[in-house]
Amino acid sequence: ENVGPQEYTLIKMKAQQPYPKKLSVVGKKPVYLVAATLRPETMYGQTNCWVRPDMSYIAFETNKEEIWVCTARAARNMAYQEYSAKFGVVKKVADLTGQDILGMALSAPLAVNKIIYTLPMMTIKEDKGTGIVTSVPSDSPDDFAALRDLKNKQPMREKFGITDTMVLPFDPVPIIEIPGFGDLAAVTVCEQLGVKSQNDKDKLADAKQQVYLKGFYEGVMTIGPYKGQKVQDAKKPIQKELLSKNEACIYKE
Ligand code: A2H
Repeated sequence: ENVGPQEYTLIKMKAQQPYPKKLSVVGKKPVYLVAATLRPETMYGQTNCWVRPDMSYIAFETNKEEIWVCTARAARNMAYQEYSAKFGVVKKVADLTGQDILGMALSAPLAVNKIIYTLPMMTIKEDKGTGIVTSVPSDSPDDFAALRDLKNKQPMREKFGITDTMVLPFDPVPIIEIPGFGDLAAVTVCEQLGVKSQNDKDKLADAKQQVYLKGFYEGVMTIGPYKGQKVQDAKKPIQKELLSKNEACIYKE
């Protein structure tokens, strides 16, 4: 287990109007779903955003008059990290469930897909990151398995009020070449191991182990300004670019 704080890149995914009913209280203020990631260099390949339908979220106002959506737990942490007008105080504007924010249209930084949607993932943990997870199915076995579940299971889409156009047009985007795994590493490894669904815990753990280390040390970017460079060399400059454009922040917990 990790000791000491984990540092994440907080990806700001901008909500498009009209906002869901529960967010009408925010008026015209810009709304962002904020996702914690360890892999800012994969943001080109975002196909959707994950929220857990039965989990609680809040919307709160930052010191820059933006509305951010994440778990109350993460918002409390952020209040001690420069995102709050009053140190330690969360300016909550709405209580939400994951279900309330499903099917939202978002524009996500660097993503090849100009508009992506919030979709349901059942395995999101309450006590990690922001409870909002950006989805990169090319390089994350969890994301690939969950997106494939939704694509294959019409009743699951229907249950959560997700339309076909929010899911079916979105395929994994090749962004990183890993020797031996090709340019859709998560897809390759999930298929090799026979991962059945997002709940296939043991196989997914195995898949993640296979993809991650090799991706970091041997992966090469196939897209963007760092095309041809190693993932380990591209990660920091891509994070820096996101920070300087105010499309991302640093979040620690
Ligand atoms: B990563 P760590 Cl391409 N519940 O981002 C479940 N998973 C969560 C989460 C939560 N509450 N909060 C964040 N995550 C995911 C990209 C990515 C990620 C890729 C490859 C691997 C990967 C796109 N999804 O993570 O336990 C987020 O997914 C490998 C573990 O703090 C975040 O980074 O190490 C990562 O897990 C943080 O997990």
